[in-house]
Amino acid sequence: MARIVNVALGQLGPIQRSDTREQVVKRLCALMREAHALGADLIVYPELALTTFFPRWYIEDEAEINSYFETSMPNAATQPLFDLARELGVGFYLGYAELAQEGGGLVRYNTSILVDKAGRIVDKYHKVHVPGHFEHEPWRRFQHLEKRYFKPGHRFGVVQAFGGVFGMALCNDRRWAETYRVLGLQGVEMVLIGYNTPVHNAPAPEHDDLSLFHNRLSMQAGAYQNGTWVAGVAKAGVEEGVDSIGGSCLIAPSGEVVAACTTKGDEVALARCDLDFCAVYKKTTFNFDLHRQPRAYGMIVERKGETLAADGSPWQAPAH
Ligand code: CDT
Repeated sequence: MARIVNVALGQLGPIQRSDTREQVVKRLCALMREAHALGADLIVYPELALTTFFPRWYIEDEAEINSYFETSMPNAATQPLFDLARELGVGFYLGYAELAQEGGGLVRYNTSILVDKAGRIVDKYHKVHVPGHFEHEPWRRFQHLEKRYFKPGHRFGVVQAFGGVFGMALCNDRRWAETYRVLGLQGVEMVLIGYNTPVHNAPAPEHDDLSLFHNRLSMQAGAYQNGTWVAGVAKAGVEEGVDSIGGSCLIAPSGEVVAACTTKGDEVALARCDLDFCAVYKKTTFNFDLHRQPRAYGMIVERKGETLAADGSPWQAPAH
């Protein structure tokens, strides 16, 4: 019997600073109801899906920073989403900022969770590739202070859920081949990725026009090269004056886009995903056991950065 999972993309339009979590959860519930009506087993929401994308601001007041973080999950504001998941029998992936208790202290993570059809959290992920910068950089039109506000996670794991092998990643992770390969080595069949991607990239504004292209390029390559489904979901549109890309899409192990959102607002798109479709790639072109040559890949884990340019000259890090 084929292993079919109906996966819905639960794209969000902007969340402004004044929007409450209760208002946002109502929007998430509306998307879940729509997804359910379309036959969804699972709905994928964006990264930091409960608040505005606060890393665009340099905030010094610790209490104000913490106001964007969740100290428990579920909590009073998000409980209705968990209740609805159980009532409808629709699982979900949700990104949020987490203030975790660790070793007697508090740690801030950019987090996602996977919730099953019974409303139970079955896996949690801490964003590994935390982008942006640590310090206030007033020359930018807006900040991208994720490095200041989030500690990086340190593992990509998979979980058995929805009849298959599921993995999670968050936003910038989708640009890195390592993300998909580490999940691929664990047999991943569906990678769920929420994102917030401003159209304007201050250190490389010449990339702005390519932002939607790079979004698909990364996720399509990751899907094909690891024989896995990939679901990428945006928080899109103009949030507090900053425009972010939409482009939410579902990609098959063939690398083909099989469903996509077309607006930059709250929108559901759905596809019927056959998890058994992964095997034809995992057993042929990307049969890792047969074809990978790990002895040639040592540098991947031995080195962090490039050490010499191709012409042998020392590589200089750019100013930004
Ligand atoms: N949220 C997130 O990771 N966004 C980054 C923006 C570019 S890095 C400043 C991304 O990779 O889409």
